[in-house]
Amino acid sequence: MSNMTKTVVIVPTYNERENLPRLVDTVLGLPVSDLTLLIVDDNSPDGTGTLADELAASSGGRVQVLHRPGKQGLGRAYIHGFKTALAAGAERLLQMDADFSHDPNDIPRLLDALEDADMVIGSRYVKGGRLDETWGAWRKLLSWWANRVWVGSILQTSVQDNTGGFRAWRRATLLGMNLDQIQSNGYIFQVEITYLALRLGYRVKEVPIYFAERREGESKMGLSVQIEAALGAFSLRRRYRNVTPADRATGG
Ligand SMILES: Nc1nc2c(ncn2[C@@H]2O[C@H](COP(=O)(O)OP(=O)(O)O)[C@@H](O)[C@H]2O)c(=O)[nH]1
Ligand SMILES: [Mg+2]
Repeated sequence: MSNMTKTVVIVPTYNERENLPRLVDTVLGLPVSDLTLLIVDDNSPDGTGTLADELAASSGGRVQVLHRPGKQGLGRAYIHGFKTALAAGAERLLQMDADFSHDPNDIPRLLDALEDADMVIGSRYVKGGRLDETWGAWRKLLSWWANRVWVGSILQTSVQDNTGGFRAWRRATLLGMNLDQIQSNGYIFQVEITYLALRLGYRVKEVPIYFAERREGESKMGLSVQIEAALGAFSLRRRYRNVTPADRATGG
């Protein structure tokens, strides 16, 4: 990780071989100086990890790959990716999906917003944010309800998109969060880090995004993951409700 730069885009992958080459091209083509990509693959059966190595080899050091032994959930992959990028000196860290639901071209806007925030969420539910046109009304309603009504009212968060996975973090924010206490894996991972960041008093800003349907491949998030996420809000409330800004980790 010696040549990792100040801005690192972290992308967890599990069976994303059809999306990966174009994603790498688009991210590396962005007008952001000093940007590298860290792919965190959980030994995808479709060979995404090998493909990632090939793309890394021809990237002039701008793509790096973490290989994990098996599918352990995107929360685990992100914690591993965050720690690796922080250890290499990253100042700005982005998280996004590999499937083009998150448009890499929105990355500069997220980074701009990070200038006066501690964390930025690419948000589907603020004014100007949108879900894919092809989604039916029912799916849209369910997604909005799970995010804003269910999670929002159990945890009393001030953000509109609690489960979104397109974010930008400052180094200091992640260091202050003590990542070792983060336990969850699936969608609830996104809720956990949002809630913890808010309890610790970090300034979280939302910028509107258009959330597209994934381009290729299949979703790994089944109904059980979604139910786990919904119920998990209660245990997050128990664990973190008394956290205050005084609980920020020091020494970072
Ligand atoms: N490394 C790793 N990546 C994962 C895992 N589960 C999902 N992902 C990746 O996380 C991102 C979001 O997953 P996705 O299936 O698109 O979820 P959805 O958008 O909610 O349907 C994609 O880039 C996936 O490849 C996992 O267990 N390990
Ligand atoms: Mg997706």
